[in-house]
Amino acid sequence: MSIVTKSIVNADAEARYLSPGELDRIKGFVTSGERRLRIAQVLTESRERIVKEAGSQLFQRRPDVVSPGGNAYGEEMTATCLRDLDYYLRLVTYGVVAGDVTPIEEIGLVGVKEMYNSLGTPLAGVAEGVRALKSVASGLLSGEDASEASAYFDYVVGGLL
Ligand SMILES: CCC1=C(C)/C(=C/C2=NC(=C\c3[nH]c(/C=C4\NC(=O)[C@H](C)[C@H]4CC)c(C)c3CCC(=O)O)/C(CCC(=O)O)=C2C)NC1=O
Repeated sequence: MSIVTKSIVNADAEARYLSPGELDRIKGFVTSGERRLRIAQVLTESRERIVKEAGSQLFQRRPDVVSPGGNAYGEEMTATCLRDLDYYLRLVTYGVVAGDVTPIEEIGLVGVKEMYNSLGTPLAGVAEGVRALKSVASGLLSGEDASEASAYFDYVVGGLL
């Protein structure tokens, strides 16, 4: 839920006008809108490249995951691993647009540790992949935009570890 919807739901539950603090937070959301949309556009347009390069970095740093016995070993499993990175990049664009981590949390982090543990997928490896997404994405963004986006990638990493 965006800050706008959330504030309205909260205010209406108490049948009151939006408070000065809520209006202030909404103002911040609106004034940062252009930047957030620009970031989401860059990440969306470059998604294939970001995922591919992040995958290469991950498999260089963690050759074990694509070696025999590794969780992402074999063409099909490697493709599933890259798909997961693509999922997380997509969720980061949702977070950036919403200016809020809730979509990332609800879609991609609730129950994720148990899920990966049951699949034998190393959480540290997934986190390493998300860090690689962040570094490739940052290279495509200007300084301020890169640091805004980084916060969402860091949030994903924090939710995996
Ligand atoms: C949008 C929210 C969402 C997420 C996050 C998600 C993740 C997700 N990753 C899965 C599998 C998987 N995920 C990986 C990923 C990896 N293995 C590694 O060693 C690497 C470290 C890593 C890549 C970075 C692999 C290899 C599998 C298949 C494992 C298996 O089938 O044994 C599965 C099991 C079902 C399937 O194969 O599709 C789910 C549900 N699904 C979702 O709907």
